[in-house]
Amino acid sequence: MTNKNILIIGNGAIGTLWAHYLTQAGHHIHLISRRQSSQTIDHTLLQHDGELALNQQFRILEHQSTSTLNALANIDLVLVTTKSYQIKPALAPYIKQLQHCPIILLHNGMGAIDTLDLASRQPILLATTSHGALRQDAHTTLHTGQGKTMIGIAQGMSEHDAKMITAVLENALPPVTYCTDINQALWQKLAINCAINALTAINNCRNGELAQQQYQATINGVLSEISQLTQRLNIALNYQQLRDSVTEVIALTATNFSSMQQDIKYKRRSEIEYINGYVVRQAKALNLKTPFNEQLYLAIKVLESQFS
Ligand code: KPL
Repeated sequence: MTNKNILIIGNGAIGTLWAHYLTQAGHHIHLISRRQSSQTIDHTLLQHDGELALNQQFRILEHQSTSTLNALANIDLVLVTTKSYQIKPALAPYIKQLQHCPIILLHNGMGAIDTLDLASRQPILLATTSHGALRQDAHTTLHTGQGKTMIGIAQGMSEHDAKMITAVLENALPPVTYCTDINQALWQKLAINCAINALTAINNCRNGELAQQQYQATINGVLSEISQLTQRLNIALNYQQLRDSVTEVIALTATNFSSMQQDIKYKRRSEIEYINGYVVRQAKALNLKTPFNEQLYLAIKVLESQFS
């Protein structure tokens, strides 16, 4: 496999996790950062047991600097790993120069692609991952949980090219599965986030606490609304599949705090608009009622409105 020039936009935990493994696989990584100036950094990846520390070097590019704009000419592939609401502003300065370059959007929730003003021929892939990662400092990322990644075409590219990109990712951090219908995988992950994220943020608890009886009516209500919606959208996912995957994720990530619990705790904007908010908007367009999702959505909006 030839080595590629890969641009990663978003230097949070998932961005640095991929930067690390793609560098290890022999690719040249350029990671755009809003907070750091352009430099080559030494990066350490700690495995979940804390025993194995792997070191790599990759290039940080300062957001919107001249050297960053110059570097775009040689980029073969872009991976966007920002929060869903940051995708539009993060891509906007670069999108014109990247119009022939495949861009992978890897984020929690759904609907960020609809916010972009894309040329119809712009190659875009959508991906979802269940890897757990935590940024410890500017040079260290903790890989908290081994997961899997699913990827598929959103627009503007052939299946052949999409499978080549899948192979690049698979070679760096397996397993990565190419999906002919990525929407099914995205809806399944969306349902997990709808059931877990807002509830853990509102109750300020770890994912595992959602196994308690008091939360079951809300989780079942959220998933039942989503399964009615997926049925109307012809997405092949039924209520039981969603319920089983939520139960599994609650058990597998029992000691973790969800990303939304962390966002609300540290008074940061959450991804609620792209999680329960996305479900509420999609359902409204089809005249479906989603009171459970709406209640969680509004509760998070109230918490966010209290941040200064
Ligand atoms: O994706 C997650 C998140 O926290 O955003 C889950 C799956 C809920 C794991 O915490």
